Amino acid sequence: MAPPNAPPGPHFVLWPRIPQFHVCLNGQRTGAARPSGKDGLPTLPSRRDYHADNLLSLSVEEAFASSLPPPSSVDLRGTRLHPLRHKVKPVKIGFIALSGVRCRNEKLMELGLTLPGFVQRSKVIASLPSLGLLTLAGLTPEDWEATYIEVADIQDLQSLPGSFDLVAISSFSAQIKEAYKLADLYRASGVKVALGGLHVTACPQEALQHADTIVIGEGEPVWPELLSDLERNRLKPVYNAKGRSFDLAEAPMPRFDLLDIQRYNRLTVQTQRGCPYACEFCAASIRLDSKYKKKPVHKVVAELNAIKKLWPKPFIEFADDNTFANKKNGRALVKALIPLELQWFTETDISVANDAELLKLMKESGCAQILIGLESPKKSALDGVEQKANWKFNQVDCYIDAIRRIQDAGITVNGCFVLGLDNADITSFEGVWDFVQRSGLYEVQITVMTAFPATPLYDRLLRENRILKSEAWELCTLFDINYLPKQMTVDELNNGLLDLTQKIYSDNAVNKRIRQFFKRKKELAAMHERSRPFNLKSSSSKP
Ligand code: B12
Ligand code: SF4
Repeated sequence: MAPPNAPPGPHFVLWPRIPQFHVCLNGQRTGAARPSGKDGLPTLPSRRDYHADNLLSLSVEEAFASSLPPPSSVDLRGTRLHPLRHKVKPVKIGFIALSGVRCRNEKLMELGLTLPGFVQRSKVIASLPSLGLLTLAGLTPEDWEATYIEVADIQDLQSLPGSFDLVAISSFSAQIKEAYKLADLYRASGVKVALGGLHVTACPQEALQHADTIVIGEGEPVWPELLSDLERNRLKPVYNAKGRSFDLAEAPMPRFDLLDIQRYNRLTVQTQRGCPYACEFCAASIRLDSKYKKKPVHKVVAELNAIKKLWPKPFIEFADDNTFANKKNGRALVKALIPLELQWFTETDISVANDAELLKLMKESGCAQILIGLESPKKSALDGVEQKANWKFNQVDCYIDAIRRIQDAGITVNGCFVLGLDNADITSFEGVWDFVQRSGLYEVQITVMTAFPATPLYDRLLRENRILKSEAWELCTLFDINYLPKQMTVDELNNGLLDLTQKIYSDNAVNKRIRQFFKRKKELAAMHERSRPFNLKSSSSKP
């Protein structure tokens, strides 16, 4: 809670998270006492009831100076990267992810807390680790000391976690201001800071103000060079991987072993990057590298096997933009998954419904659910959303049938709708609600159209003078409105979101969707039973 007259907190966490520590250092809770923690780390006065801005208003030097080693006191030789190997001390790298979900929309947050369907979904997603950082840790020399840390809320930080030579902080737009604050604190305490990820790639000049070095684009092509320069104390301000598209056949094994595995209800694995489509609002990995590329199936299997050593029957979320964009690769992938006995979830597009064999293999290999960006049930609203071939516009007439085919294969569909598209007016909310009920969708996700920096949508809205507040990246949560809608007011869009949220996530609606799915499953099983040849039926019914 912020003290009186303080500005609003850096973010609100929308849903209660599954029990988790605010700061997790290799799964251990960090100590926090003043003047110095048990571990000798610098600490700040307890500020559980204070805002993070107050944390900055303290003299950072005063608070942190004594106990973190200045970079010059750390001998950076003796690493695998250095040609003249002379081992003294391992270099210590802290990989820091700002975890959890973000939302500033207070009304939605209040509502979310009372809606079981909402709370349930948030529990599932809020605890995923940062695969980007685990991947870079996998590219870090083995004899360096790598630590993975999650910070859920910098307001709760009472000391800077760990004692490092360099911290690598990842970035999404919604949490970037928190990332900058954390980066500033580390730098003030003498620790070098590297920033990278989607937001830094979108806004490199801004990020440079808060880092010793930034990475633009994919991390892998430049991370070894960055570490080598760190070792020689010659860090460059910018490492630009754009134009150096990383071949996923060379992908390092992510360091899943750095995680305290019990904390997670799912882990992520990436099978590909990019997407063959080009939606105007897309802010996913096509913004790191525009090329669509696949990781060889044997590498995906190796990653899954590494996870299985730590967690024998894991639940996997594929951190792909569109796993089954390429059906041939998709079939090879799911065939290879069958012996692994996983349960998994992924994001893909509606065309998966056209491949009955693929659907069958997906089910066999443990697919629990696929998330599909339907965006809108109304054809005119989808016009121009996908910019290469107006693909989504051309698919919408098949949505109902496609959802039925996928769900009939035993795979639940989580249909996602974007509210506030330029070609959607205030009747569109009712249209979504009507479609949700007619379609039999098992699960639904609604978000508002969001102008993420460096997307074609952002650039267009900026030109049209429709970005509400410049650099208000904290609104890039998918639940907050950062632009002027075309066919409604901001309030109408927000009310539409709130109203639909209430309807879609009410107990009744959630249970009805689940019941519908299982009722249909039972009907299909009965139909299947009836259609079997008599002799098979009778022999199978005998003990
Ligand atoms: C898994 C996931 C999550 C997980 C885990 C997040 C995490 N800590 O990584 C959870 C559920 C927690 C989550 C939460 C959110 N997410 Co999310 N999430 C994803 C998802 C599905 C996959 C991300 C992933 O693992 N990619 C694979 C890794 C390998 O790529 P990467 O992280 O980009 O890392 C590479 C580079 O960026 C770079 N890199 C990354 N960090 C760093 C750091 C340094 C120092 C360096 C050098 C390089 C570097 O190197 C890596 C290797 O090349 C994507 C959608 C998608 N399909 O991509 C959305 C996505 C990333 N999420 C998104 C959003 C909006 C959110 C939330 C804001 C939602 C909310 N309202 O709360 C929160 C914010 C999280 C937070 N606390 O910051 C947006 C982000 C858009 C943007 N440009 O900001 C995406 C793209 C989805 C979308 N609809 O657009 N998310
Ligand atoms: S289909 Fe999805 S992943 Fe592909 S470009 Fe569109 S929004 Fe991005």
